[in-house]
Amino acid sequence: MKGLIKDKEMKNIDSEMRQELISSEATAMSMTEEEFFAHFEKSMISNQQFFMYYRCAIMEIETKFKVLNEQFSINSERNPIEFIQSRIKSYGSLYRKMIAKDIPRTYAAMEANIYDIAGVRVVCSFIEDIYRLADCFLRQDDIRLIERKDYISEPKANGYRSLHLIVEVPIFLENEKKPVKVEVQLRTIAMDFWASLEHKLRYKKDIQPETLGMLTSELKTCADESAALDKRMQVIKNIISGEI
Ligand code: 0O2
Repeated sequence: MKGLIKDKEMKNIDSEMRQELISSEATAMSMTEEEFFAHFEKSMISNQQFFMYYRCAIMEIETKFKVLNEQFSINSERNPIEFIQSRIKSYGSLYRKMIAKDIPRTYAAMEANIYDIAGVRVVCSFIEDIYRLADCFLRQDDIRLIERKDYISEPKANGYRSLHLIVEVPIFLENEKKPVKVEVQLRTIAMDFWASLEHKLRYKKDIQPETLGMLTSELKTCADESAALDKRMQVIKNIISGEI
């Protein structure tokens, strides 16, 4: 599509479509899911541009963690990061969040109110690596911290553990520098293993209440046991590396 339209025309179309979305704010609150998706289809160019910002922000954040991983691997002869996973929030998940938080279905409202459209998950072997990486990352002068939630020191009631950082990172485009929000989740392999299993349970619909209760309690026990394991593994690693 871009090849057929000159850049200037494309900007006009984009701003018209943005306008259309923004001016429809009053009716947007009453849109059904189908109407919302149809609206998104119609404004394809704005849509592509909107998500492009978040894809670029993900690239910036991933690079920052990969650079830290490289440097740490030379200084401490091991890689603190096991793997990095990134995702753009799906339409369905975005839509559910807009309903839950009563956010108007506009790009501007989504950008202002939804902080995890872009998500980067950094999975480490050890808890200490999480805090060390997070500190180094947050000290970078182009990163603005918006919110920090430490679910490792204060786990959720169900046992969920991770360190969450909502940050703003600038992306450099042809004619602008744009700050974009990204949610960074840092966790250990054990926390990640637990969270992916618990996530499956959350989206399981056809489950009997008593089975759900039993699995929820079993998952909480697993979370506590795997947190204890994370701590013991950290101590073993520190002894091996002569840190204690
Ligand atoms: P998905 O599918 O990963 O995108 P907010 O984001 O501020 O509106 P909240 O609950 O205050 O809502 O944010 P929070 O607690 O920081 O959680 C955001 C994300 O962390 C979730 O995104 C999950 O990825 C993860 N998370 C938080 N709590 C749990 C939990 O109990 N279990 C699991 N498995 N993951 C959790 P989404 O949008 O829920 O899902």
